[in-house]
Amino acid sequence: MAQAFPDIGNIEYEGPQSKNPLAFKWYNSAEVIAGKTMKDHLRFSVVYWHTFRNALSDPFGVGTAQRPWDDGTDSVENAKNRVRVAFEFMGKLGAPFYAFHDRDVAPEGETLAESNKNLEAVAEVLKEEQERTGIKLLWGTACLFANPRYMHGAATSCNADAFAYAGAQVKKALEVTHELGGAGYTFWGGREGYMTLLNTDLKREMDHLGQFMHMAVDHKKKIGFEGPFYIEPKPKEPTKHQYDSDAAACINFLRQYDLMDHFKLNIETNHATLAGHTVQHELETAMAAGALGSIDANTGDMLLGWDTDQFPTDIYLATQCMLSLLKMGGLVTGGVNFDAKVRRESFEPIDLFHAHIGGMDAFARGLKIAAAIIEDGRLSQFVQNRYSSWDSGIGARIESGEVGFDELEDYMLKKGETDANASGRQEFLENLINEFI
Ligand code: XLS
Ligand code: NI
Ligand code: NI
Repeated sequence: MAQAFPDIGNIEYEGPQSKNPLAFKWYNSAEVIAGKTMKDHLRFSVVYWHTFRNALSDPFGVGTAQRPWDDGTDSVENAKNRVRVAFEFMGKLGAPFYAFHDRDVAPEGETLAESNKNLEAVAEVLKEEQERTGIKLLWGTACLFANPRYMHGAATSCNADAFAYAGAQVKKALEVTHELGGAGYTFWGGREGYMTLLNTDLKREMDHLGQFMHMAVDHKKKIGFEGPFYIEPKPKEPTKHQYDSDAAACINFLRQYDLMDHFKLNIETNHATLAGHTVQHELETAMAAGALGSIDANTGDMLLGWDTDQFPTDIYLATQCMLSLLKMGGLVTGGVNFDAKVRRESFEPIDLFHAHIGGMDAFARGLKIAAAIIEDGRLSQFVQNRYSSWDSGIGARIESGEVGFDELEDYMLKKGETDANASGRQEFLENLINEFI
C-alpha cells in the first residue's frame, strides 16, 4: 500500500533548540524522569474518532478535512484501508496506544449481525497492525449515542429495546477489545441523561444504568477480560444534564450501585471545565476515592461553552495534571489519551501531526516540571506543614478515632481558644510554581 503521509518520516526528539515543526522539543520517549521513561509515564494514546473519522464539520458547515486516503464510502474495504493509515500515522508519531469506538473503526450495517461482522472484519486488520507495529489498544468503547435509536439514551432510554440493543453492542465491543488485548474499556454516557425532567423518571433511569453496568461486569468476568472499566464524567452535551456529570457524581453512582470494585474514572479536561471544575479538581476527587484510571487530555476554550476538544498546549495545565498523576504514583492501565481534534480550519493531514506533537510536548514538559517540583520538595513540604496540627495532640487523637464531641468540648473548655492560624500563602506558592515553568 502506498503511504498516506509519504513526505513525513518518523517524528524524532530534537530538543528545545529545534525549529523543526515535525520534531519533538520535549518528548524524548526513552528519557528517564523520576525512575521511569517518558514513554511509560505518559502512555500517549491517539483517538480514532477525532483523528481518523472527524470530517471537521460544525453546525454551520460541512466537513473541511482533506483525507486523501479515504474514498468517502462507508465500505468495510475503506475502513480496513483507514486502519492501515491510522497505524502509519501512529507509528510515525511514536504513540504507543490508541482508543476507538466500535462504529469509528467499522461501519454500522443494516442489522446488528452485519455490524458485528463488519467490526470483526476490521478488528482482524487492527490486530495485524498492532502486531506489526507494537502499538496497543488503550481502551475500546461502544458508540451508544449517534444512531437515532439512542435519541432518548441507551441504558437510560425510556425504550427498553434501546437498552437491549446497547447491551448487545457493548457485549460485542467488549469482546473485540478483549480480543485486541485492550488495557481497559470505557463508558462515556453519550445520551445517558435528560433534556427535560417533565418527561423523565430519573430514579428509574439511574437504576437501569446500574443494571446495565452490572451486566457489563458479568460479561467481563465471563469472557475473562481483566482490564478496568472506566466511566468518563461529563455534565452536559449532548443532553442538558448527563447522569455522569462529574467525578463526584460518578463515584456516588458507583457506590450506590455497588460497582466501585470494577470501575475507575477517565477524567477529561474539557468535561471538567464544563462541569465548573478544574481538571485537577476532578483528578484529585477521583484519586481521593482510589478511582483515578486514565485521562482524556484536551482543553476547552474559556470563551466557548461547549466541548471544543482542543489539543492541550498549555504548560501550566499539563503541569497540574502531571503533579496529580505523579502524586498518585503514575498511570497503570490508563494513559494520556488525546481526545482532541484539530480545528475546522486546520484541514490538512499534516495538521494532525502538528496537533499531536504539540500535545505530547506539552505533557512531556508538564511531566518534567512536575517531577522537578516534587524533587524540590518545597511544595509538598508546605502542604505537609500546613496540616501539622494533625500530626500530634488533639489532631492525632481525632484522626485515630479515639475522641468524640465530649472530649472535644473538654479539650476546648480547658484550652480556651484555638491556636493561631497560619497564612495559606497562595501567592507565594503560585510564584514557587512559576520558578519551574
Ligand atoms: C465525548 C467523549 C467521548 C468519549 C468516548 O465528549 O469525550 O469522546 O471519550 O466515548
Ligand atoms: Ni469529550
Ligand atoms: Ni473523552
